[in-house]
Amino acid sequence: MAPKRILVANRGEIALRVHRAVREMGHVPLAIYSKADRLSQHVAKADAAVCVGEGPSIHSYLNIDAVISAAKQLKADAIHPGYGFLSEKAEFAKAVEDAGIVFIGPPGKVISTMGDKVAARKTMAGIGGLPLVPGSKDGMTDENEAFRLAKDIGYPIMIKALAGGGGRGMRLVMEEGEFLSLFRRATSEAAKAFGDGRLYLERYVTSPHHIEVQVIADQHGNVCHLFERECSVQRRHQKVIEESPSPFVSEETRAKICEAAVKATKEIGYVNAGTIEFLMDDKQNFYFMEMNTRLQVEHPVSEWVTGIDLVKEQIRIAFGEKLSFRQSDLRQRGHSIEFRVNAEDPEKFLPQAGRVTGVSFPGGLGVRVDSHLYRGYEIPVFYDSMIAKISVWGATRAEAIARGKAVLQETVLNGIKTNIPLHLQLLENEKFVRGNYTTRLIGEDFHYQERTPDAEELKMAMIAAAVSAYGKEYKGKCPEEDENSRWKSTGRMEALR
Ligand code: MV4
Repeated sequence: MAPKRILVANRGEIALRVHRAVREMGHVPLAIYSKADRLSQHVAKADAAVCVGEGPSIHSYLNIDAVISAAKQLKADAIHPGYGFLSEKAEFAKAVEDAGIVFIGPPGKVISTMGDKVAARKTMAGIGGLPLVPGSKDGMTDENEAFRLAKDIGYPIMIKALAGGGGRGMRLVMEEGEFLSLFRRATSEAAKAFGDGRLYLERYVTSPHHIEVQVIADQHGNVCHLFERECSVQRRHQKVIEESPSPFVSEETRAKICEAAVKATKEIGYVNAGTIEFLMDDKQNFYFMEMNTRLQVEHPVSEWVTGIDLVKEQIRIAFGEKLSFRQSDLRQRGHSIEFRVNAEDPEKFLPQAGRVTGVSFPGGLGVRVDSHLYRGYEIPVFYDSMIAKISVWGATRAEAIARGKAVLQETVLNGIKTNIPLHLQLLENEKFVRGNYTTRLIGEDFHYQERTPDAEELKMAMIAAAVSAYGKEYKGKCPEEDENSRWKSTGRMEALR
């Protein structure tokens, strides 16, 4: 393939991730940025970059006209949207193609079908490939009709807002007696929150697991899966830890769910990388939840266990090339776990903006860090709180857990609070370690415990801060002047005593 100019219409770690693939393939990485991101690594590391507006995303990364005009200015041959922002806006995919630029993602039509929950459900039901949770076929507004349908489906029932998402506008109804009042409340809430009061009903899947299958398809009809990811460690519908393989799924179920995902991908005419999300109950029955038509945050765990570079494949596919592998070439080798590191107060679950006064990331065998941080970097208030993804590979799940624990303890991030202590505590949780956890782990079987560091830990934190933050060129606040720079860890002190 002759070198192409490829614009990544995104920021942060994913922009760097995609740029890496672009460069490795001999293409030219290009960037856009908001004013708040002018000192970001994705700008510095691109061959050329254009500012698309002010800090708030609506004025920059979400502004389709500004992004397209930047692409033209940069003479981009293709645009990779990353995740979030415009990645799942069919209108954007269409605008890119209309500008004569290649969109590195699926066709706009599939994005819009899968972006509409009821249309997605109907499409999947129509091809008969994926089992659906028993429920209503359409959005409902009539409470009496809904009441009768709920009786047919059977309790407990989940009421979901058609226009909702990410758990918003969801209501669990345990028994018939509470149905009408909860249905009414959900209707008015959905109308207020989303401007659309339509609801749909589903049988409640008890003790659910969030299992998703990575799929990838080229323009020549080749469709493969890269096995499943277990994403049940979530907090308020935000994923915290993902792993592959799922410690819960049997070989038999894995074969079934992956085959079902490939069949559905083929039948909807999907092209490029995508993910099919399932709810799985305690008996390993699985039900289609939704399809994500983008590259996902947690794609590294699938790359770890298969050895496939998903972004390179995405680029090849977009330019009409065939997948570089066949299904029979793929094995799920070893075990991978990803930890999403967020700039947040793990106790109050509040995002933290501010300057990173010291950074030291781990490396070594089976360790991958995807991050845009550097010493002195100022975390803007406008975007997501995820500042790094630390993923590990081990020959076994036990090795991956041990490696994860070691590298999270080694990680130094000064000046801001992060959720690393939460990860370390999760790695000590019996249910997590045994691998028999569900989406109810955080909040029911696991509660984060704020710890006050002892004298020894504080001393180590000072050393860590000094090691990572003192530098000739860095003129920021020194860590010991900064009360937020205390680095907390568990376990490491033992080894150093
Ligand atoms: C469900 C469910 C149980 N039964 N639907 C939450 C987010 C939204 N996308 C779907 N969600 C759920 N739908 C039925 N019929 C349980 C959840 C759910 C959940 C799903 C995936 C990951 C984490 C979750 C946490 C709580 C509830």
